[in-house]
Formats: sequence, structure tokens, C-alpha cells
Amino acid sequence: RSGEGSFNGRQDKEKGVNVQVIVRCRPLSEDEARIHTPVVISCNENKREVCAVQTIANKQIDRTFLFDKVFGPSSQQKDLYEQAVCPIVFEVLEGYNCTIFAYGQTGTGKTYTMEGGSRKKNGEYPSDAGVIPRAVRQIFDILEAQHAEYSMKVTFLELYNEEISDLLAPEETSKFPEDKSKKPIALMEDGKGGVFVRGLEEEIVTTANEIYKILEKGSAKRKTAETLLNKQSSRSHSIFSITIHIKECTPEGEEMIKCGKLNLVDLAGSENISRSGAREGRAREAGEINKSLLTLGRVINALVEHSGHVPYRDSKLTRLLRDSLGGKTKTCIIATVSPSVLCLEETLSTLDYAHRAKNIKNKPEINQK
Ligand code: ADP
Ligand code: ZZD
Repeated sequence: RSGEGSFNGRQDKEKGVNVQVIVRCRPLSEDEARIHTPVVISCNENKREVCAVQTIANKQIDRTFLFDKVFGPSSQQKDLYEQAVCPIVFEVLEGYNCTIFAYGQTGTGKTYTMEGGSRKKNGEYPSDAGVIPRAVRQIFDILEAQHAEYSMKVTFLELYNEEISDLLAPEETSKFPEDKSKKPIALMEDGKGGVFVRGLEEEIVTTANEIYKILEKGSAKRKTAETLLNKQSSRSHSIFSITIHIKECTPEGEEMIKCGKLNLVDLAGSENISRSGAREGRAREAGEINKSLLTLGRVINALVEHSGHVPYRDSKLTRLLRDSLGGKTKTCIIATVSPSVLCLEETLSTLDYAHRAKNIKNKPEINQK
């Protein structure tokens, strides 16, 4: 059977492959459960459907959405990883570039899904570890099992208010307090239609533990900056990337280098971005419009409507992730939602957005030198 999951390189190149869209609904929190918050979202994992029930003027309106995968409130980190992320990691090791985005309203589980619970004091890996630490571990496990000859580097950045900060840059012990502790980082065109981040720290890594230490450092740096600069973390995007070069020999004894890259993106909270684009009024007055998130929505619209001009250049996020949106990267979006009636409006907005993104086509290509 040539099902959806089947792989055909030539077909991918000619017709393109759709962005995969997954929905994950979190459980009610203890507080929400205690006060019997009504649940308005139901998930049918087998049918890959999410259903929202809305009561307006005593009339019940059901809306059902079909996705590539659906994870209900009782889904575990391990389930989501094994079913949705594991295949993507294999593609990265085959030489594809892949991107996983987490999109959703603040408080719906983007960070829980991408990062998960914190490492224990003894450095132990938690059972509620999210996509990032699991992918790191799996990549090393596979490469070790294959006795592969490889090299790996990671970057970790944050985008806040259209400013990029390097979460891996060493802490500068400047003698001049007016010196910004972070050096400004520039997005530069590479002359081949891509961009690179000038001055971004790339750490070469050889073990999963090394990456965990780096994540810890980056995470701590992010939290410090948040407190010091009064940032609202829900308004920042983070991008953690792993690049892997694998040396391989053809049966003829020729040496080949395969290169794969995995981008793991935790987006800013999607609230204040309405279905059509900007939420006018309150949010705009409060200066809460997130240019990057807004542009992401417009890029998605332009791509699915084939409306000619795609406004990639209008924000840093879309410049950074251009190749993931209509380019040569394989992309997966994990949309996170709350089951609560109090979030219904935002949930419908997230489901609409995610459903539309299913129509984006990319043309993945293996990188080979
Ligand atoms: P976001 O990053 O979208 O703002 P968080 O990841 O911080 O949301 O999640 C909000 C809260 O809900 C956290 O306390 C988190 O542990 C919890 N949570 C989110 N998703 C799940 C889930 N699938 N299962 C259990 N708890 C979850
Ligand atoms: N969500 C956790 C971080 C938190 O906010 O504390 S979990 C994972 C991915 C990216 C950044 C950090 C992590 C995280 C971690 C652990 C310890 C200290 C900081 C951050 C983590 C979890 C398991 C293994 C490795 C890293």
C-alpha cells in the first residue's frame, strides 16, 4: 500500500509534500478540574479528529477538524515522540533538513511538548522529557549503533521583539556596565536565497550529555534575561538546531558526506493573532502585536492561497525559517490546545490556523556532498 507515510523521493521532488500538522490537547489542570471547568474539546486519535462543541444562544454547534495526527489529553510524552517525532529524526539522519514548530495559545503546552520537565538534580533524564531531549538522545543512540563517523553542532537562539539573542554566547564579564551583555546579532543574506545568523555561537558536541548541559545553560540564560529585561516569555520564540554530518562510503568505496539539520521551534503564544491576521484594537494599542508571529500567519496564507508574493522578508522569524515554509525542508507543526471552555475562542483560532497550514507544500531534498 502506498500510504501517506510511504516515501518516494522523486514524487517528493516533483509534487511536493504537505506540511504535517499534529494537534495535542492538554488535560485540565488540577485547579481547572477542581472547579469543574467545562471541557469543550474532544479528540479521536484513531480518526485523527478534533471536535469543538460550542453553545451559542442555546444552540449547539459542533466543529470537527481532521489532522495528520491527534494526541488527546491522556497522551504521554513518549507516545507523541514515538509516533510523531521519531520518523522525523530518521529523515534528518538520511540527510534531510526538518523543522518542528510548536504553535498555540500560552499555557496550552508548547514548552511542555518541546522541552518537558526539567532534568533531575542528579542529571537524570526525566520521564516527562519533551521532544528536544528525546530527539537528542535518539540521534546519538542511532549513530552509536551504526558505528557512524559523524560530527555534530548545535545552536540555540531566542527571538524577542524582532531581536535575536544567542542563548549559547558566553556570559560576558564586561567592565563597562553600559555594555550590553549580549552582542547584537545580525541576520545576513547568504547570496543563495538563504540567511545565516552572523556571530551565532555554534557548539560542537560529541555526547548527549554535552547537549543537555548546553540546553541547561541556554535555558538559564533565557530565564535570567527574562527577569532582568522584564520580558514576557510568552512573547518570545526559541529555535534550537542540531546539524549532523555523517561520513559514508558508497559500495564503490567513494566517500560521501550526508548532512541533516533538525530545527526545533517553540513559538510565542498565539493569542492576539486572530484568524485573519492581526487582532486590531486592544492588542495593537498595547503594542502586543508580535511581528514575527503575524508574518508567519501571512506567509502561511500566501502559500496556501498561492497569492504570488510571500512576505518572508517582513520578519526575522520568517526569514530564519523560510526554507521550512514552502522550501526544501520537511516541516511538522504541533498545534497545542486547552480543553477548557474558557479557551474556546483561541482554540478555534488555533485549529483553523493549523488546519490551513496542512495545505502548505514543501519540496524536500537530501543534502549530499
Ligand atoms: P506554553 O508553553 O504553551 O505556554 P506550558 O508548556 O508552559 O504552555 O504548559 C502550561 C502548563 O500545563 C504547565 O504546567 C505544563 O506542565 C502543563 N501541561 C501542558 N501540556 C501538558 C500535557 N500534555 N500533560 C500534562 N501537563 C501539561
Ligand atoms: N522546560 C524545562 C526545561 C524548564 O523550563 O525548566 S527542560 C530542554 C530543552 C531546551 C531547554 C531546556 C531543556 C530542559 C532543561 C533541563 C534542566 C535545566 C534547564 C533545562 C531539559 C530537559 C531534559 C533534558 C535536557 C534538558
